[in-house]
Amino acid sequence: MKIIDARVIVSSPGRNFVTLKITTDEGVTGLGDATLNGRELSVVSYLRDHVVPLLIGLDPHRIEDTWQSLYRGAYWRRGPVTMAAIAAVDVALWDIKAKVAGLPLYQLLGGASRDRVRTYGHANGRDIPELLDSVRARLAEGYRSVRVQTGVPGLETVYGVHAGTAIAPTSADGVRVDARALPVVEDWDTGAYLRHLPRVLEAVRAEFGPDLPLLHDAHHRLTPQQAARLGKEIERYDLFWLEDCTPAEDQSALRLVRQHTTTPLAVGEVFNTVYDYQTLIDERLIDYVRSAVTHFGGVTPMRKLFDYAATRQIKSAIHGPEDISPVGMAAAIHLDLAIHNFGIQEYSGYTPRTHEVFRHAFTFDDGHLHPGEAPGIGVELDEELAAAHPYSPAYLPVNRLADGTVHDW
Ligand code: GCO
Ligand code: MG
Repeated sequence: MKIIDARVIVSSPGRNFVTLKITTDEGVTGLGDATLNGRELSVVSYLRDHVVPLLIGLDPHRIEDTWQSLYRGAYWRRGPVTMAAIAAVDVALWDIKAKVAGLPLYQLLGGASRDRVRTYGHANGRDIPELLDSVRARLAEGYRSVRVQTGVPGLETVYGVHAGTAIAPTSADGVRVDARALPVVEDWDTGAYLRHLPRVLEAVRAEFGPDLPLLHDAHHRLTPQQAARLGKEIERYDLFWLEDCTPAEDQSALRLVRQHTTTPLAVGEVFNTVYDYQTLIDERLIDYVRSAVTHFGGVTPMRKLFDYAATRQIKSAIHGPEDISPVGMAAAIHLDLAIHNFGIQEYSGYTPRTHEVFRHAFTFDDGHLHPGEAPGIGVELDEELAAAHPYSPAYLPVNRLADGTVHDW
């Protein structure tokens, strides 16, 4: 079997997605997700200009060899652009292999280790009453675990509450009308946040009781000392996890946090390789690894990451916001079902148009996902519909303190 074609398809059915479609001489096709939110076209170029020419003529079954040659052969290894491009190839090849075998991907990964995949959803509110309503709405949708984020008194915009992405205005049918989108500037005050969060968690626990698994994302905004203090202060609210409390590329920072609190810690959505986790896993400084299949080089290295994490009783929590396409999400759900050290899967759903463009076998029911039984990863891209929703320039926001200093967003 040979690869005869590989094409990059960019579409924006509500937000931008970059999809790689690999075709073989036997007519079998595979899809991979290469979406890097806010920097999408860099991965398009990396794939089109530098990776696709290397794929033509290869045996699609040689997944490990292709992965190693793209990773080592570039010499300039790692980084989000490179690893998103490699991920798209890797997932598309797993899709092809599983289709040829006539099996859903999870069967090739060892088969199901559980019946279904538990998820958490996002609850957001400008203030506490609005947040409580949002938690109620998630519970009504079936979610059994909820991430809670609120506005902070005195701040106008806060992560997870304000519409996060600056996207060029589109007409009603989704066609771009203005290409001048620039990042939204949000405001931030760590002191106000640290004073407010315990009150938020107090209110949520008072309303929903002790049993509801609660998560919170600090989105890389704290120093190790602030994170240590916060983790200790909120222990009584029994969080499922505190996510990205510090910018975790400074891995040793987590030592200080860990020494002071038993609040579980989740890290890794911006990581690209296992090396980003080396200290964190070796020294058991975290409880959950959060990488996305889409940004970590695909199913092949994610499997290795989970096995490494398992040696320290660290569990999976694959990144799954709406900027991971249904293709990347499907690959994640197959892994979730198969690995032993599964923790939880983030899932916030998609726009109806996205479900139409990416028809998928995975299902969401009663707060749980299942990858379905379709051969491969179980996603088909409607290319005609995708073409009706062209790329729309978009940025993630930028955070600034009151005096204008840039802060981690
Ligand atoms: C999460 C994340 C995301 C990121 C987003 C950036 O935990 O889901 O923090 O929402 O902000 O992926 O593109
Ligand atoms: Mg996060």
